[in-house]
Order: sequence, then structure tokens, then C-alpha cells
Amino acid sequence: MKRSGLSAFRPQLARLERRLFLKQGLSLGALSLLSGCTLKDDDAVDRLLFAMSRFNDKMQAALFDPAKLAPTYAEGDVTAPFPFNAYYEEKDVPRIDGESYRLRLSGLIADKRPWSLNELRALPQARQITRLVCVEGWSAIGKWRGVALREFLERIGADLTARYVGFKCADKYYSSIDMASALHPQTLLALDFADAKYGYPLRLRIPTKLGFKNPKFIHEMFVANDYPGGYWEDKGYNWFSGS
Ligand SMILES: Nc1nc2c(c(=O)[nH]1)N[C@H]1C(S)=C(S)[C@@H](COP(=O)(O)O)O[C@H]1N2
Ligand SMILES: [Mo]
Repeated sequence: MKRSGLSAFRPQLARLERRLFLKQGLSLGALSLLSGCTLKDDDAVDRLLFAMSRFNDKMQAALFDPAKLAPTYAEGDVTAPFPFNAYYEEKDVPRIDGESYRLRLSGLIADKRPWSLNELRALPQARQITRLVCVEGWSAIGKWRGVALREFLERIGADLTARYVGFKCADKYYSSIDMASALHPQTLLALDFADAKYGYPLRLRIPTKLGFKNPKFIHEMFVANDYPGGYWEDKGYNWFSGS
């Protein structure tokens, strides 16, 4: 990111950067990576930062509710078409064969037998209509169906006293969440997709956290006490990013 030519905006920029950092653990460098914005002039920086800080205020108030249940919506509220997002272009999404797919398990789990899609589908299915909030400044209401992560963790004999649940994806993406969030009633391993690009065959859907904490194309799940980080998290983005 180019930071020259911003001298007139320095105090304002410093203030906003500090505010973003305090609220979201977000540096300007990470922000420019996440938004794909080159921030090449004062105006672009200014617009982005003001939009981001407004966005954060509104979203934190709505998302990070003390009741700790993310808001749910009606069928008619679903955003169509749903936005696609990844660290690469849509044409490069991994294509995974559902027949041969197995979810691999590792770490602090008693039964590490891999799971096929049919086995996952045979478990009780939960559904939700919730809002996915991306830090880039957009959000959309979507519909997801799949296995409650709590149900799955119990079934495989995961150590529920461990600190983290981590996910490795078929692209280079990875992420991790705290155990309390993994056991939250709205946290799903989603199995149904309007289109494969949204994470087929398995994605985490966690409406109490920001979009980047919702890994798609998951091929391995693990339970650990060592901090696993994540793709954006390791680039400086706030790890918790949720309620
Ligand atoms: N495997 C993988 N999962 C990912 C990403 C990614 O690049 N790869 N991007 C994340 C980000 S930043 C967002 S906002 C959401 C977007 O999900 P969507 O395509 O369903 O809108 O996926 C998240 N999960
Ligand atoms: Mo995102």
C-alpha cells in the first residue's frame, strides 16, 4: 500500500487506524489486503476508512449482541444471488468430488475415522437463515443447512475442554475458532449449497463471527490446545472476530 501523499490526512488516518486496530485488530496493511484496495490516493483511503469504521460500529452492535444469538431472518430476506468471496477469483475455486470426499479428523479426538458426505447427511440436520458479514464492507443473508458442530464434536469424542477447533481447506485457506464458539447452537458444518463455489462439500457456518471465520471447502478438522491461527488471522487480522 502506498502511504506517501497522505500527509494532510495523517492525524485523521492515525486516529482511524488506531480505532480500527482497537476494535477489530485490523491494521491498514491487513485492511488493504482484505479489501483488495490499493489505497493510492487520499480520497480512496478516506472513503474506505470512514466506510469501515461506520460499518464496524453498526455491525458490532448488531452481531456482538450480549444475548449471544445471531439474528435470524425469514425465507424472503435471503440475498439472491449470494455474493462470492475468496482470496482468489471465482473461476479458481477448488472442485471436489463428493463421492470420494472424506472429512479427515485429527488432534484431540477419540474417533478419528474419516467421514463421507452420506455419513454426515445421516446425522440430524439443522438449518438457519442468518447474515454473513464480510470485513470488506458487505453483508448478505443466506440459508444454510447441515450438522450442528456441537453434535458432531460430541459424536466423534472430541475433547470439549480443548481450546481450539481448526479447519484446513482444499484451497490454501485455514482458520480456527475457540471451543465455546464451536459449541454455540448456531455453529454448523454446512452441507447444502446454492452453488459449489460457496464451499462444497463442507463449510463452517458461524453467524456469530465475521465472514473470514467461515472456512469453505473443508477437508480436515482438528481439535487442539496449541493456537492454530488462520489465513487472514496470520496476516494480522483479529483472531476472535466475533461475539
Ligand atoms: N476456503 C476458503 N474459505 C473462505 C475464504 C477463502 O478464501 N477460502 N474466504 C472467507 C471470506 S473472507 C468470506 S467473506 C467468506 C465468503 O463466503 P461466500 O463465498 O459464501 O460469500 O468465506 C470465507 N471462507
Ligand atoms: Mo470476508
